[in-house]
Amino acid sequence: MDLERLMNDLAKKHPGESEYLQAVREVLESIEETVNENPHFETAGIIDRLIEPDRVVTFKVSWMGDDGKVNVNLGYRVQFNNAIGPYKGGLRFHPSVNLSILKFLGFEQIFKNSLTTLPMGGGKGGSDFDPKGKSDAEIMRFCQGFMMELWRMIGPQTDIPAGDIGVGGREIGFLYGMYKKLAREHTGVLTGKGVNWGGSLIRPEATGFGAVYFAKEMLATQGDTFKGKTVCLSGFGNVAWGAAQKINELGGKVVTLSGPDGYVYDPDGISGEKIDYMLELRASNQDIVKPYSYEFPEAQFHQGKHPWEVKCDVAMPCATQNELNKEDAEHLVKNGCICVAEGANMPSTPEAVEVFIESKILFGPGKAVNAGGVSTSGLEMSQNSMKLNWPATEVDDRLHHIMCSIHEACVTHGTEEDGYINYVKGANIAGFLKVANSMLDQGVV
Ligand code: NDP
Ligand code: 2IT
Repeated sequence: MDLERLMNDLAKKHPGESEYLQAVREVLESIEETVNENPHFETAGIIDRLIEPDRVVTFKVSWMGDDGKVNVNLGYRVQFNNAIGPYKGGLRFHPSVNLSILKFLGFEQIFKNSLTTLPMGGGKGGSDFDPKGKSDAEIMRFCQGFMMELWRMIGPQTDIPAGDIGVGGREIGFLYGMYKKLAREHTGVLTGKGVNWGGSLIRPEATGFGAVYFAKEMLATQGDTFKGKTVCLSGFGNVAWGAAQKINELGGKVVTLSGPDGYVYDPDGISGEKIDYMLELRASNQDIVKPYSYEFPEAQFHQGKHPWEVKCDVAMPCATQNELNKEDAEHLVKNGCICVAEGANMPSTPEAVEVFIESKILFGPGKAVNAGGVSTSGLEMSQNSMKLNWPATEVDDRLHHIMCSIHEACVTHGTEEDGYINYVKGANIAGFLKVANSMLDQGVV
């Protein structure tokens, strides 16, 4: 495989799509050796076919604000690869959304979904719509306008969207209502649905719970546990919320949260009512974590800073891509951090990842660590197909089991000669092999 040729060609075809090119390079670097050992992949053009999405649709969403003014946003769906199952992946509503970000997320989703052991292909979508400061009625009108375009592309056997940044239970409800009206069917076309109308118990907690289950397995490889560990989290959204709950349950202490405005350091630990307060903070539609320090005065707010300067044993970035850079990584390692587990998608820059791997600390990449969210979406799809609902304990047990098997796959494919587990390599190779072999089986399509 000629990695530089592939990357140069891709960069020429898609100039300026930096996040997409970053995600592709990271995967190709890990699988280069595997591809070179299997020349039939090269002959079948597997890599060239894998790095371009099957199709991308962009559309315009016009919607009326409460003030009577009409607004226009862009909508997208990237259907990346459906070799092992229907396209599956979230929708992101955030002003930063563009094609590069959705293509990076869709590409990552292929390998993540492959790791889950469930039959799901990779896709992603979203809009540059900013839910912050919008009324419920505005959110509803936007979601309805978005679905009026999207509905023809999706279906329970074709493409099953879900939530991501800015898309939670409320948005999924509005999107689902419009889909149901247009398609005249009540099917499992979206996941993250309300439990009264086809949703799965534990789906809201699943990404955070799954991430902590994975980190627990990582620590166990060194005979260690979460008990007594100090943990830094970033973000204060759905993933950070689920992770904070589970870390507390396992005896760890969460000391930070963050938002675009900065981070809060709470030396007493973020537990109990403070975790409930995270939900209030998210629901307030404000763009900030600062109010946490008014509500709980023992916490200190650090304007414009990353939480990675705080001394911790475990760090879990749970906000957004490229939020942890080389300097942050050096701080963490210098301060004795032994484990970094990515709850968000690609939160560490390539330079930061290099620092972690060179320091030989435990480093779990997002596509393995945060796969519990989409895994539980897969479990929601299974329940929808069978037309039944599993109790919370059954979903949680299955989630736990899936996270352990993802960890095992990383160990199998990522253990180096000196015994160090390179989870980046392990996750990419394990995820890739299943998809590549499925593509081979299905011929040139
Ligand atoms: P939420 O919208 O619930 O929370 C996102 C968090 O990240 C918020 O704290 C948000 O603050 C912050 N954030 C968003 N954009 C930026 C930015 N540009 N700079 C700094 N902070 C930012 O989303 P989720 O918790 O669902 O998602 C968090 C991460 O986890 C994302 O990377 C997502 O792709 C990933 N993920 C989510 C899954 C899920 O099931 N929800 C599954 C797997 C991965 P604010 O909104 O105030 O900007
Ligand atoms: O990044 C992700 O895996 C998600 N946002 C969840 C996708 C899903 O289909 O549940």
